[in-house]
Amino acid sequence: MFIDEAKIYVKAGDGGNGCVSFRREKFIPKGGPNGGDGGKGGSVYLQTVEGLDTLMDFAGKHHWQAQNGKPGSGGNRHGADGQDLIIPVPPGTLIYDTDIDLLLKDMNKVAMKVRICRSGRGGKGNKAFATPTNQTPRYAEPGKKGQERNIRLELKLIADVGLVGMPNAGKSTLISRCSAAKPKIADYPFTTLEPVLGIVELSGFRRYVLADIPGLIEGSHNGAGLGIEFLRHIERTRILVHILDIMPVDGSEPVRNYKAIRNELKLYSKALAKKQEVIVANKIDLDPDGKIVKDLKKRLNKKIYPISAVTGSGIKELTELLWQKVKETKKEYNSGTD
Ligand SMILES: Nc1nc2c(ncn2[C@@H]2O[C@H](COP(=O)(O)OP(=O)(O)OP(=O)(O)O)[C@@H](O)[C@H]2O)c(=O)[nH]1
Ligand SMILES: [Mg+2]
Repeated sequence: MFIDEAKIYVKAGDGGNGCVSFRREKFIPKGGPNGGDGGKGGSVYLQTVEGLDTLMDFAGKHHWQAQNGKPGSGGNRHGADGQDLIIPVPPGTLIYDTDIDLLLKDMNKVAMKVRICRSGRGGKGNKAFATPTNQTPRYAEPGKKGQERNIRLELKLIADVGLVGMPNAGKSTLISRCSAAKPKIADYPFTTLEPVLGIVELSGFRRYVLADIPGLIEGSHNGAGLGIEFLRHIERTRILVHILDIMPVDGSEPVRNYKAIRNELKLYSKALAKKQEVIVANKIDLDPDGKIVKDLKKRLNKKIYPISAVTGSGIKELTELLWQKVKETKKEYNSGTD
């Protein structure tokens, strides 16, 4: 399971204190109590907002606090109420109370709003305590404390782009290049045993989620290698990036490898095989005069994006291209043609 997580402290506003005050006016010798009530604090709400897709924004801010209520004052003036705090979260966020280890809410709908901390009530002013036997109460009620909680937010990420390819093609190297993900990379097949997610961040707050999965080989659908079940992790992606090693160490043939993987995808699911595919030729640093890539293009007769995940060549172009495609498919999806 791919999980994005944030731990934060939230606190509702305290109520304002009630006020002790007496009416003092000329010609009114014994003015009665006129201390006003304190205002109530603001509550804390979490609300799901369409379009948000990460909890990363919480990394820089751990304390979230709603406004306190203002104290009451003389002349029966009520203190102002504190403002509520509404924290935006992506749809699909789970809220846990970490102190009692309890799931508070599954925010599984858009524009869903829940209160997670109740505000403190304002204290009553001394006016409220006047009785026939005590007409000059010299005390007022303090405001109640706002509720506080330590919560954990959890979001199951859905990848926008899935990486497929033979073992050793350089999938993990690529994801480590264009995101903060740090998967294991090694020069032997099946280094990656579990899917890894990375978030690609581009200028102007553009980002998307990339998934690295274990390598596929011919016969994966029959359980060869690590098998094919990891493909379910990328079934919901919008785009596949098919990584070809232009010079496999095992001496295998890139065009043949390409076809073998395509075949495995088809055998796994027609929907997956129909997804938009970007073919990437990796390790072009091993092909300084570009001969291998040229030959590959000719033989596959498809558009190929040459990169070197190690030197970084072509990566910027690739991440921008993928962004464009993710954006387009999101549009299609929103207009209901997907
Ligand atoms: N020369 C060269 N080597 C690369 C490049 N990209 C990856 N490699 C090397 O290829 C080997 C395999 O890289 P990985 O990123 O682990 O490959 P993978 O596709 O994730 O492999 P599995 O997890 O086993 O499926 C490592 O030794 C990398 O250093 C590249 O652009 N150029
Ligand atoms: Mg790997």
